Amino acid sequence: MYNPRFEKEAFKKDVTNNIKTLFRKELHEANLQELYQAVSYAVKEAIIDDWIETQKKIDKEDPKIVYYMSMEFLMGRALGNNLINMTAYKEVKEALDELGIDLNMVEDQEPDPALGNGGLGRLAACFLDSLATLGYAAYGCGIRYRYGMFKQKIKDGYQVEKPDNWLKYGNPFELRRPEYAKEIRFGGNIRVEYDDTTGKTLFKQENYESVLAVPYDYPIVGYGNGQVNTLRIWDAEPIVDFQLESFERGDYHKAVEQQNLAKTIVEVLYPNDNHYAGKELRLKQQYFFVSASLQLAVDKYMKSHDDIHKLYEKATFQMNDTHPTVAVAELMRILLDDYQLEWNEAWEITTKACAYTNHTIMAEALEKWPIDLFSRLLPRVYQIIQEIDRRFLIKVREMYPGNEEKVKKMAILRDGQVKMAHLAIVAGYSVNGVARLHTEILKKRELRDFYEMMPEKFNNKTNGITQRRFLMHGNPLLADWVTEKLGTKDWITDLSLMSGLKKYAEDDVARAEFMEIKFKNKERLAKYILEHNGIEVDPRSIFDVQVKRLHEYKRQLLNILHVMYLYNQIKQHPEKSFYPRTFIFGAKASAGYVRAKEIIKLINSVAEVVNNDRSINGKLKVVFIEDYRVSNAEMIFAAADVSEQISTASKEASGTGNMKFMLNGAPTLGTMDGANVEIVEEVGRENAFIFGLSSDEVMNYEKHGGYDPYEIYNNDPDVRRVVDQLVDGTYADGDTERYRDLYNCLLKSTPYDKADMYFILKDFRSYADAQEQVEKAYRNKDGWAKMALLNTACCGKFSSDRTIQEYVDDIWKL
Ligand code: CJB
Repeated sequence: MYNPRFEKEAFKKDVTNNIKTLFRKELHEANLQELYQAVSYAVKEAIIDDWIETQKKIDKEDPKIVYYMSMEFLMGRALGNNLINMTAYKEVKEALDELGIDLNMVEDQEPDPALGNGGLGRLAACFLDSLATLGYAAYGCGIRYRYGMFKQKIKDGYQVEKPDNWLKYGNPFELRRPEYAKEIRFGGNIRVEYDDTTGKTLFKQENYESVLAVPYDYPIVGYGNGQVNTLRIWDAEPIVDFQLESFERGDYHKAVEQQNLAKTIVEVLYPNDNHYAGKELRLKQQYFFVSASLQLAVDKYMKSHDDIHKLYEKATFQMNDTHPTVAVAELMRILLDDYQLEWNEAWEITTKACAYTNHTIMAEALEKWPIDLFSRLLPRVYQIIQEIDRRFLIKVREMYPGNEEKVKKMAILRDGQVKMAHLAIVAGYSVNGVARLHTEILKKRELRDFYEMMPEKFNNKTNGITQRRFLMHGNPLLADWVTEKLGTKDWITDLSLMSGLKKYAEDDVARAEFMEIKFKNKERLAKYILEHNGIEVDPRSIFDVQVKRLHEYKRQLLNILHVMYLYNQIKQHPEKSFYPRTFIFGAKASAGYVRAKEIIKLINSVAEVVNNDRSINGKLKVVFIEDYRVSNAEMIFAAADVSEQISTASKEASGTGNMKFMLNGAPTLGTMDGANVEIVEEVGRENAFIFGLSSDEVMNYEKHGGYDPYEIYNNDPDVRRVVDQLVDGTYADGDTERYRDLYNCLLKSTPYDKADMYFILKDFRSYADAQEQVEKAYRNKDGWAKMALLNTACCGKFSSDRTIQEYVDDIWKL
C-alpha cells in the first residue's frame, strides 16, 4: 500500500524548503549531512499525522498497552526503515533522484543509533517493529544514552574504543516531551509517619538526591498500516536550574550534585554483553528509567480510568532480562505509597502486570546487587523487597516444610545480595526463555526450583527477527526476487509464505537467479572490504562469516584456530586442491574484557600473515570488519555463504544472527545450541552443518569438573600444532608471550576456571570435519544453490511477527 500522503512533488518541495529553513541554503549548496536532515524532517512530517492518529485511536479504543522495558534498544538507522514501513522507499528514492540526490548516500549520513550491545538490544528493536506492524499499542521504554555503544577502531590489530557521539547533529526523528517529565529520587532515609485521620502508615523519603527524567519520543512505524507506536527514552536533567548567583552555600552543593547526577546518569551505555559488572551507576540507570516509565504509565492509565486495582487490564510490563526488574518493587512502591493501597491489593496488581524474559544462563550475567549498595541507593524499594522476600519464603516453607536448602536457594535476599532474577520470577506472572532448548534448560536446571514451585509461569518464546529490515532493506535484490517468485508482497507481513519458495529449489533457472543475487551481494561486500580494510577478496570464494559480540562462549577462538589449521594444511600440501575461502569476522569486545580483546588481536594477526602470503595464491583470506553494527550487518548477512553459529552447546540462549543469515540464504555451520536447534528442524539437518558436543554432554562434563584438554592436545597433532603456534611467535612477530593467556586458557586450569571451559579443543576435530563438508558441498554448485535457497524458503518461523503474536496470545493477552 503506497502512502498517499507521500506525494512526490510535495515531498521534493518539502526537502527543498527544509534545506532553506534549517540551513539558509539552496538545495545545490547543501552537503550530505544537511540533505540527510532535510529529508528526515520531510519524512517525519509524513509520519506525524499517523502518529497523532494512532494516539487518538489508542485513547478512543482503550486497548491494553504493552510497555517493553529494556536497558537497550539497538535500533539501527531509522530513515531507510521508516521509508520501507511507510511503503514509500522506492517513491522517495525516485523523488530524490529527480533532485539529483542519491538516497543511499543520504542514508549513510545517519549515525547508527546504537543504544544496545548485541542480541538483546536488537531483539527489542525487532519487537517494536513487529508490534507496530501487527497493530498493537506498545511503548518501548528505555534510556536516551548520550553515548551509545562505542565505535570500534582497529589499530595495529588491537581494538580501540571511540565515543559514539550519535546526537552530535541532533536527531530529526525525536520529540522532546518536557510535559511528561518525572522526578526520580535516590538515597536518603525513610521516615515513617502515622496518619491519625486515616490510620495509615506513611513512608517519606528524606535527604534524597533527585533528578528530572525527561522523555524523548521516537516514532515506530508499522509496515503499511498507518500504526505509529512510540519508543520513549529518558534523558536526565537537574531539577533546579544551575544558577550560581542565586544559591546559598548549602544549596550550591546540592545544585552541583544534581547537575552531576543528571549529567552522569544517562551519559553512556555500559558495553557489557552477557556480563554483570555491579556498578552503582548502572543500578541508578535501571531505577531511573524504570521509575519514570512506570510513573508515566500509571498516570496515563489514571487519566482515563478511576480504579487503580484494574491497572493490569490495561497495562502490561515486559521486563527484558533482569535489568529492569526493579520495576516490580517500584510498582509496589507507587501503589502502596502514592495510591495508599494495602499490601495484598498492590501485590495482586503487580503480579498481574509484570512479566520477565530470561536471555541467558551465563553465570557471570546474573545480576546480584550487594544489599548495602542497593539499600543505600533505593531505601524504600529495598524495604519493599524485604517484605516480598519475607512473604515468599513463608510460602516456600509451607510448600517444603523443613527444607531449608530450598529456602537458601530460592531467597531473593541472601548472602548479602539482592537476586534480581528471583525477584522477577516471584513477582512476575510469566517467565519465558528465548528458544526451546534454552527454556528447557531453565526449567530443568538453572531455575528448576522455581519451575517446580510455579510451573504455570514458565513458557518459551523462540526469538525472531524482522524481515522488513533484514531482507527488504538489507537485501533488496533478494526481496524483489522473493516477491516475483511468490507473486505477492504478503511475505513482508507473513513470513510463513516463504515456504512457497521451496519448489524453486528444484528449478534450475530459479537456483541460478538466486545464486546470481548472492554473487552481487558478495561483490557489494567485497567492495566495502576493499574500501575499509584495503583487502581484496574474491567474491567467488566461500564467504564464511562470524559476526556477533566477542565472547569466549561464542568461540571466535575456535574459528580462528581452524583458520590457522587450514593455513597449515595449505602450506603442507600445496598440491592438494583447496576451494578458496574468505573468513569474515566482525565483533566488538566489551572494553574491559581482556581475553576477548586478545582474540581480536589474534584474528587480525592471522589475517596479516595469511593475506600477505603470496605462496598460497589467495586461497585463504581473513577479514576483520571494523565496527560491526546494524548498518553494515545488513550488508554482511546478504553476502554470506556460511553462517557460523558455533557457541558451546547450552550457552547461547537463542541467537538471532543465525536467523538473519538463514533468511538471506546462508546455511548454518553450528552446534546444537539455542535456536540453531529449531533452524535445523525447519530446514532439515541435511541443509545445515552440525557438529560438536550436545548441550547435555557439555552440562554433564561441567557437572563432573570439566574434561582434560591434554588428552586431545597430546593425541591430535593438528590441534597441538595450532595451539603451539599461539606461543611460538608465528602470529606475533616472534613474541612468544603475546598469546600465552589464550594458550593457557585452553590447557591449564586455574582456581577460578577449568581448562578449556568452552570445549574448544574438544570440539575442534568435529568442527574441522564439518568445515570439510562445507567445502565439499560448495563444490557442488547445484547442491549448494538448493541448500541455500531452502534456507531462505524455510525461515518463516523466525519472523519476530510470529514471536510477538505468541507473546500477545500467551502472555500479554492484548
Ligand atoms: N543476550 O545480548 C544479550 N545480552 C545479555 O546480557 C544476555 C543475553 C542475548 O539475547 C539474545 C536475545 O534473546 C539471544 O538471542 C542471545 O542468545 C543472548 O546472548
